[in-house]
Amino acid sequence: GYPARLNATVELVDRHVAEGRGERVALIGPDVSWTYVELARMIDRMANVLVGKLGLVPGNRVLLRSANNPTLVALYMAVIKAGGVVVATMPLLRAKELVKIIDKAEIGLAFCDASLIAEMDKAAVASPVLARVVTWSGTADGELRELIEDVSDRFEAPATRADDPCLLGFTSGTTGLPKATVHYHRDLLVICDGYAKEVLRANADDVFIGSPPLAFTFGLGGLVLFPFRIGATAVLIEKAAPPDLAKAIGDYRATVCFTAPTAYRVIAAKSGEFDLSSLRKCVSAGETLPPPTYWAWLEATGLKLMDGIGATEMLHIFIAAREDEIRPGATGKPVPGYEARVIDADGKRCPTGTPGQLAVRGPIGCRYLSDDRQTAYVRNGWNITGDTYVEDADGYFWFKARDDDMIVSSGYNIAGPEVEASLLAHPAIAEAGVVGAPDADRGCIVKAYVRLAEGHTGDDALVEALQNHVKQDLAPFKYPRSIVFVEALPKTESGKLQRFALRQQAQR
Ligand code: 3SK
Repeated sequence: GYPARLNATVELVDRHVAEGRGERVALIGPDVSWTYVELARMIDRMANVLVGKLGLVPGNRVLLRSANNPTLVALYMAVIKAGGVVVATMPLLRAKELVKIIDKAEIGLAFCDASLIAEMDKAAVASPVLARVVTWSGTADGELRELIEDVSDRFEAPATRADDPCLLGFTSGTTGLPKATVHYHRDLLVICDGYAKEVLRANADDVFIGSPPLAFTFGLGGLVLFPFRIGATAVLIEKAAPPDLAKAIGDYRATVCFTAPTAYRVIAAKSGEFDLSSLRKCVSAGETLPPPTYWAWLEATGLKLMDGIGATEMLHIFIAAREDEIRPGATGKPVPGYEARVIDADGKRCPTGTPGQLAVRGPIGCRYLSDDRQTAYVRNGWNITGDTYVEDADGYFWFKARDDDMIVSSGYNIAGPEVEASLLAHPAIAEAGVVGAPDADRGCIVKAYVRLAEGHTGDDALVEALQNHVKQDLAPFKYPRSIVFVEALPKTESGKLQRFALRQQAQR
């Protein structure tokens, strides 16, 4: 249990200073390296600006807009220390999307990296509730830098409670109407003391790196909270496309990596070009991990990729496996503290081996900010994540599809990701996205969009070879009747394949 009075920043940063670990390196960015003492002092200055100059009172929501960098992290922790509620946004959001977030969360104050100000300014015009936007640039420039110059580097945190909100995690939903998930100070520690301690098992000498934006709670946990909880080092890189990430791993001698399966696959294919020898733990989430990617990474690095499934609603990963318990192709077992089961449409537990909806409960559950969709997500105390899973006799959970990724063709239920994994096992395929396309005879057919690996040509012979490959690999009714060769697949900023965009294309 945690004490009733709790401040997540005090626990994650100040505690190291108080307990004599202040000289350890906390945060590294392109132009800066801060020890825990330096980070704590920076956070306190920012908290003084928030409260003393910008009038923040506990409970106020503050929007942060930036690529991953040390200033973003310090601001994030400062808002929390001051009792505010962080609303971090994906850097590529447009004004229209920012407005929905600002209005929903009733945000009066925002901080924006100067390079991203154009859309922020447009959003501010459209959202009168947003009273103030403060800009910064790198770690040494901008309005924020001027504001912190003359303030004290000591700040006393207000008496926040363990169950006071400290962050709103936005999730886009399928309708375009974003949902805000409320998380407490306590929750930030729960994911460190659950998943990170029990499953990841990193240590204070580890150097964490990865690609997910901090606005995606996968990135917040893996790149900030997990290293800070144990006094380890976080490396924040703004450019996190696979080649940049792979190069940064070598440059910073990173040991723990958090990214999506696609990035592992791309890096594995070119592993000879990079120095990945410092890595010792690699976590894959955000998308299901196709077995061919697991094997490619093992071959390239000798490391077992640690798959996991999480959700913004639950803050982080709730099913995963320790390295010594991995079964390639299975996501794993419930993280200690969580229970999971597969249920049918009536909410009854499915027998092992039978697909159904994944239901989870544990120390963190979904709390949407005033949203009718709450009752669809939480039923009888169980969080219904929207994924189809199978539980095996040993208690391992095997992903089948997102509920909306199931393709029903001639009465067969076909999981798009399963066909993708099969295609990825073919040497000609670098990336694949599989969706249903309308068909007069079958209702729907399986349609694959594929990006070819270097040196391959998309012609009729390859289409036939790929179809035969899938027929040999899976039940033949699952083979893609249509295959389209593309230069790139649509992705979200966090690297997830946007199957809905492919579904829209497939309707045409
Ligand atoms: O699996 C995911 O998509 C996820 C979402 C939020 C936080 C963490 C994870 C892994």
